[in-house]
Amino acid sequence: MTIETQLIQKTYYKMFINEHENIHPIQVLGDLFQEEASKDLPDLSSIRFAQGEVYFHHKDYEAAIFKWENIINELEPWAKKNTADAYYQLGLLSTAEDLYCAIESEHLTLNTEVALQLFSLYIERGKLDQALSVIKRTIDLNPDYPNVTEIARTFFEEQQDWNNAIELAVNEALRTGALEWFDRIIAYIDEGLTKSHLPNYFSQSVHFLYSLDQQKFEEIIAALWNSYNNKESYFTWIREMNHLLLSLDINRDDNLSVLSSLHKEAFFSFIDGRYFIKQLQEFIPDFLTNWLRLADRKNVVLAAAAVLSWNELFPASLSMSIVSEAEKLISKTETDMDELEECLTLFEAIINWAQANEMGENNRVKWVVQQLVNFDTHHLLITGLDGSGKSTFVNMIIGEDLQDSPTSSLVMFKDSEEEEITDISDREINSLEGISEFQERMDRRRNALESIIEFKRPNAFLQETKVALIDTPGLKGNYNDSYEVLKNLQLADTVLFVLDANAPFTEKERSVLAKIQELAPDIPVHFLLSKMDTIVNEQEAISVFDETRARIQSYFPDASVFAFSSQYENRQQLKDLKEFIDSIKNTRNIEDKRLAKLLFYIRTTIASLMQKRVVVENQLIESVRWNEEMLQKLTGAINQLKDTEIQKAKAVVQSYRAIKNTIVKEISESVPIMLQECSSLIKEESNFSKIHLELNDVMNKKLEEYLEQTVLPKYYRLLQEWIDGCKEELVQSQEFLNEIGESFNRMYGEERLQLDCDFKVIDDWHRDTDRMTSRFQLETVNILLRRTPSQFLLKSAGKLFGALSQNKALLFNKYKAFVENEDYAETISVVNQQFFQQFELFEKSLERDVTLFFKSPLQLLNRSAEEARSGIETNQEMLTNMNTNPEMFRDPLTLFEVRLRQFEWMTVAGKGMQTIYS
Ligand SMILES: Nc1nc2c(ncn2[C@@H]2O[C@H](COP(=O)(O)OP(=O)(O)O)[C@@H](O)[C@H]2O)c(=O)[nH]1
Ligand SMILES: [Mg+2]
Repeated sequence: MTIETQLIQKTYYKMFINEHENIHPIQVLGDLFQEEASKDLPDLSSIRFAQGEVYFHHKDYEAAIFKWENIINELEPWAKKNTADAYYQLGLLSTAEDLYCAIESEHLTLNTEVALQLFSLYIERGKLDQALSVIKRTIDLNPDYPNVTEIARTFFEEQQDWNNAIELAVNEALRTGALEWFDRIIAYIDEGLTKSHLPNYFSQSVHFLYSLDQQKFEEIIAALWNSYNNKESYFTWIREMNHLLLSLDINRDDNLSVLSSLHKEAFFSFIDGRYFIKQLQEFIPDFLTNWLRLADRKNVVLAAAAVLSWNELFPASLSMSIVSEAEKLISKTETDMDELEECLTLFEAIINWAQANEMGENNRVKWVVQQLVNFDTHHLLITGLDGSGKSTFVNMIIGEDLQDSPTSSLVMFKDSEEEEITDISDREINSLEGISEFQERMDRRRNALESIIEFKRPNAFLQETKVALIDTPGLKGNYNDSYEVLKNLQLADTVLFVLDANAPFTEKERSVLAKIQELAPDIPVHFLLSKMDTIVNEQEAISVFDETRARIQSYFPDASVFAFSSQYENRQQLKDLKEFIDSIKNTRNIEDKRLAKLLFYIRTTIASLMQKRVVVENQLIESVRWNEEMLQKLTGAINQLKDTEIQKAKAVVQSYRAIKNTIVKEISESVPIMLQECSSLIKEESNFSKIHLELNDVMNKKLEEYLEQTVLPKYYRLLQEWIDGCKEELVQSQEFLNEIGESFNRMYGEERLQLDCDFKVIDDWHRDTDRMTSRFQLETVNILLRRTPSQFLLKSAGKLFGALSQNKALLFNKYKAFVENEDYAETISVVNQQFFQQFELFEKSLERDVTLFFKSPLQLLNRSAEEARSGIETNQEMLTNMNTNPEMFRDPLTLFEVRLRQFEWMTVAGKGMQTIYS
């Protein structure tokens, strides 16, 4: 045991015990102390130090402290440390802390021990910051000291101080190369604790790990990759990794299959349409370079093809040496990848992208792809000139007269357990109910070529031959053929060209055939010589057949020819036909051939989507323009309607006021006369003290009678006429609105605007006027009891002189004159006010009634204008987006093309298969 270990463990005293094992150490040391003390120049420090240790072990800390206070040799710093330990044991933590801190020594082990003691003391005292700094200092000072890093790690993890934990693991991994530290790092990454660390933080250790353990090296890269995937720093990570891998001397024999698959997965995600080329361009070349360098056997062809296709679409982005290495590898490496699967994934990615970007459903090509991957069914495409007998031939096999008129669409007949007829166009898929709807559909010419019909029904012949028949519209032998009919040529595994025995293999037919061969040199063509029955003479029939066959074979040496007639006996003919079809069905390498077709359709789809971008843009422009026009027209209509509303309200109110004024005028004219006439009631013998009361009564009665029996009925009549007049005006407005609505609906192409006004106002007016004119009760008016000076005079005169007969004559005359000459202006005004009082509200609400009448049409127009406005806005936004980011559409398609080319490279290399272009 070294002296250092003894000092650490406080077993220094054992040196003194050695041969006295059976005597108690206290006694041994006590004896030694006495002995030493008796010397002339005693050196008691070492003994005291040892005694301190023994007391310490016996928990006599005070005694230990006493002993250690008096050490003056080289053991002094250790004695100080031990003293602190003793205080620590006594629970005097603060004293212990001061003592530990006061120790000054150059001795690494002592310092480390002191630091570890302080570390636990700080934790005990809750001084975590100090604990942290002391343990970090200790790691820097003496990382190799037993347990130091382990203690630190535990502490960091307990404190969830991940940054320090990660830093420690990375530093220790680099310092010691111990795999456990790398495992720690991987665990931290996997737990998501390293997310805030920049990717380059780990580069050095990852680089180092490659030389230590390649499996772990892959593991850590996989963990990092996974942790940065889909995060903001993903591309930074990829670039960092590119850099790192480039700096390593990687060899394909290292078999880094995890990295190889990760590269594959990531590469496909880079080019699946979610990124712009601008984002990828910079790091993909290095990425592919690395992939090719490390690709395992399973992926080497894929990586090479990726290099070649990227290089093709972005020339000179990869180094020459990598490209030529890829060429070499692709030509001599076997691949066992499932190209079909990969191609289908690509196709799906394109279709999904198209859907997400409003570029349609693309049902037709989806259906075609489905047909292509069904390897069990052989596609026999039947073509030939118009009227050569194609459909008749199909009818014979189907066993039913399905089509008599010229065929308008491509129809695929397939054997199936259930009958099912479907019309598939890019936009939609429709089920057709039975033969009659099928025939109806076949008669329709308009847009007929935009869809494909799939005709499934149980059919023994098709089932036994495992063939699907594709009937097509007849060829015309002109330029349009290749657009209309032959665009589906790639659906065919074999072409059956139908010739009319009456004029077989004409010049026109030969030129069509040349076109077919040009478009699809790999699809075999065979012939059906139809309408054989029309050649009367059997001998001649034979010679026509032989001659035609000879002519055909001088152009198509491998072609077979079958003589056919709809008039021949069916059973035998079907049997021969079955043999014939079996002989022309070339099923060799069907999977490879279908794969080439699939690639062809993917290419076509990409091209048509590129085209569609233009179409989409034009549609947007058109939609903006149209909405602007609509908005302008709608705004015009709204303003017009508002004007009409104001004008009608004015007219309604004015005409009402006019009749009201008529009545007012009439009342004003009739009332005075009526009242003046009351003078006849005044007689000389009248009681003049009461006459004014009597007169007032009579006058009121007269007035009421007049108002109720004359004025009210007249007013009622006038109001009804007024309502009729208003109604006429409003009906006019409605008619005007109907016209506006119609013209808008014509523009919308649908019944969208129904501008109905609310005629309920008319009913309301009727109801209100009926109610208000049903009766009138006059509240007694003070006609003669008012305090106008002349009235006052009369009243008081009556009271004064009423009893005196000699004054009667005077009074009589005065009264009469008064009643006859009075203008009753005040009374008129009171009467008018009373009479029109209940019509006041009615009059006031007229304007609002007219507004209500027009409310719904106005709302509707406003809503449409709002729609047009938002239509302009959204489409404009999309357009701006499209124009400022043309790459939004172009880039994903270009990247799909990278992937397509990748597969094409592979199929060409791997299978010697030729790519189909059109
Ligand atoms: N006599 C006779 N007439 C036939 C034969 N095949 C077709 N036709 C007639 O030729 C015309 C055109 O036939 P069709 O099958 O519609 O031709 P497609 O345009 O090629 O589909 C129809 O009037 C058929 O009745 C046949 O084998 N014998
Ligand atoms: Mg036909």
